[in-house]
Amino acid sequence: MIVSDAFRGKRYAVLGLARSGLATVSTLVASGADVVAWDNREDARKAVSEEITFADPLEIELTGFDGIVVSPGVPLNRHPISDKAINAHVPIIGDIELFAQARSSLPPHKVVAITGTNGKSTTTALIHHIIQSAGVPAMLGGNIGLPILGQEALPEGGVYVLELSSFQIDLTHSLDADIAVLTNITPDHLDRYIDFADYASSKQRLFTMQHANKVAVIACDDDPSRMVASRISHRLMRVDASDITDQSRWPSLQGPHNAQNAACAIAVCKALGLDDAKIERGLASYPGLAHRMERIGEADGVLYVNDSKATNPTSTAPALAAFPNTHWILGGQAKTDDLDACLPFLANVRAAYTIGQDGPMLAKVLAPHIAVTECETMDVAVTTAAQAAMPGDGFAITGLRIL
Ligand code: UMA
Ligand code: ADP
Repeated sequence: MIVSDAFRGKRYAVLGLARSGLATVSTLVASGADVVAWDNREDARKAVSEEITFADPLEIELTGFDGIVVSPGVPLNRHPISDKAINAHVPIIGDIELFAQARSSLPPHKVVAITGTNGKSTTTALIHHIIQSAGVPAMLGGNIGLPILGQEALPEGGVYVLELSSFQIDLTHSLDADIAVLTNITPDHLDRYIDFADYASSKQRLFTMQHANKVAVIACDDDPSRMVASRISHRLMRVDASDITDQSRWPSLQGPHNAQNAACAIAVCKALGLDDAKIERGLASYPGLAHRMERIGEADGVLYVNDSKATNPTSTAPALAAFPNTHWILGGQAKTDDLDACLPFLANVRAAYTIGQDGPMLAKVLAPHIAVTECETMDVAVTTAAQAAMPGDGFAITGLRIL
């Protein structure tokens, strides 16, 4: 775990005790801070092994605390903690901000921070893989599911590779990333922002926190990302998916979306000083991540693909483009009320099977174009689709937040 003198003798309230909250409490206690923590879920409070005080920050006086450390899943835009913190003049921060504050007490290192609507985890894991295969000590953390404070500190010369969601960036104020990366910006998480522009400006903040001598890597395939790039006044490496002309040597990086991810990763590795041969070796040996166009098996001539990490129309589109004759399971909580990004690829879809809360809405959107069966639950959808699939059909389990 990361431990730092930066927190010694300070006082923090921690709200949210899931993965990032638990790691935060451990780091703060081990660093000599005084911690009051809370989670609305009793089982989450029971998971804390440190000796701390439990109290809901909404119920206690906050004046005098050095920070309220909020988990990214707490919706700041509609949670009363925001007003309470402002009134008490206490900053609201997250685990990534604590990491930023701990940096000066860690051995000299670099930070690569990756954000974007889609492709964050792939780009983060790919950069980490290339750097590590080149023999450089590297550590993965952040939204990819590994709270960075829970990871071991790297020796001198190491590189922390952090995947950052917009929620995490909103809780971060002083992360001066050596290299900050933007993969793309399309509508997502609009329940947490005033509008799309507000969501895009959250991504922009990763770059405004960088000092003048640092590097921005921005994939300029969409207008909002080009807008972010146009506002960069420090070193900018513009990339786009068309920079990649041959992906044939990289088995786990197929498709135009992965060309965009690879273009970002290559720029980062060049900025870190890796030579072309090392970068090429890492791209070729990258193993891929689970749940992203993951081929899970073949039965009766039908290929089953799990792409359930595709949680919005833009990220679902590449999977639909990649496989012909697809039986498509989709549903859950829709992020938008259209499927416009997917429509150009419906010729590849034999039939759709909707599930979850917004299944009926999605069925209505698709019905004019293709055959749709409303299945409500995943098990019914899988059974129905498996019965309908013919040998040679693909079968992509993709999702807009599959529940
Ligand atoms: N809670 C309260 N009171 C409230 C609201 C919430 O007590 O009023 C508690 C909840 O009971 C819960 C905790 O606060 O226990 C919220 O935890 P969390 O949802 O932030 O969960 P973590 O396990 O800490 O996961 C977070 C990220 N979660 C979210 O952003 C929603 C994880 O990203 C991330 O991997 C993890 O930190 C480690 O950094 C997940 C995610 O879905 C994968 N991210 C979104 C995405 O990728 O689209 C942004
Ligand atoms: P994130 O971490 O941003 O959710 P992932 O790398 O986990 O992104 O990929 C999630 C899904 O999004 C994948 O299953 C894939 O279908 C799609 N995807 C990956 N990279 C991109 C990209 N650059 N542009 C659009 N969609 C993408």
